[in-house]
Amino acid sequence: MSEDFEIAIKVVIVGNGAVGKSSMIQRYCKGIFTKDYKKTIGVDFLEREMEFDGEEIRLMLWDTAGQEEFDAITKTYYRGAQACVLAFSTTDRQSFEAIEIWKRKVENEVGEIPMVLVQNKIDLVDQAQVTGIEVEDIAGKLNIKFYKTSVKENFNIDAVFEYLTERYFLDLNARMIEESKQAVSIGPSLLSSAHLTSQKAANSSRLQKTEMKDINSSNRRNIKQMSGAITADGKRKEKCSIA
Ligand SMILES: Nc1nc2c(ncn2[C@@H]2O[C@H](COP(=O)(O)OP(=O)(O)OP(=O)(O)O)[C@@H](O)[C@H]2O)c(=O)[nH]1
Ligand SMILES: [Mg+2]
Repeated sequence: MSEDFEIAIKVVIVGNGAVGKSSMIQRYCKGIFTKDYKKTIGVDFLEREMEFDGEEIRLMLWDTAGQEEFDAITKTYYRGAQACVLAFSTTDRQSFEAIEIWKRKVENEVGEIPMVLVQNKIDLVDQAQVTGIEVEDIAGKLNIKFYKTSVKENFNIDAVFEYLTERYFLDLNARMIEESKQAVSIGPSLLSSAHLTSQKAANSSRLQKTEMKDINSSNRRNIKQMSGAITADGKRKEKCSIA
């Protein structure tokens, strides 16, 4: 796999056990669906390259275990996450009720990051244990966009990750503009630094790359550390690259 990508985004996928997190990542990265359930032990990692706004992006997808027994391990992997999928299953009411808890768990580690709510297994809507109104209510309350997906039918999976990528860039842009405004409001004594910062905002796309290169290298460091932990668990790391 080539190492010359400029931009990498760390995405964590969280939610109760068996809601379809691993299936979703496998579908997105490998284009496959497996009927059998094999719970994730700790954490797994896959990645996919995509193009966004003319840039090549690497999405690093961290598949965390939903079973509570792994909570202590998985939360250490939230660190450095830049976006998050909160997943629940159409046929599992408990997984729906746990969504706010998962959101808090991630935010406790990384603060506010772009998130998306995913109601998976929509192909089983005739066995639904949540109503459409309930889901819309929680999405409204948490102020996050929500997608109905079916990994089995390959419905809306790409849309989830494209949306998160777009949100990531919107947030990054907003942060840089805010940074620039703050620098300008400091006053004339710091005019030169304010000027530099507004130039930075004006050239945001070029500078985003620089900023993201930093994020990128810190992510690479994280991956190195984390992959050690995965190997120590005896789990083989898999990678894929479907452009
Ligand atoms: N019908 C249907 N089944 C699905 C769908 N997505 C996943 N499944 C099935 O649900 C089961 C659990 O999927 P996983 O992806 O392993 O669940 P998980 O969230 O990773 O579970 P943990 O690793 O324990 O946290 C598997 O048997 C999958 O085949 C879907 O969209 N529709
Ligand atoms: Mg899993």
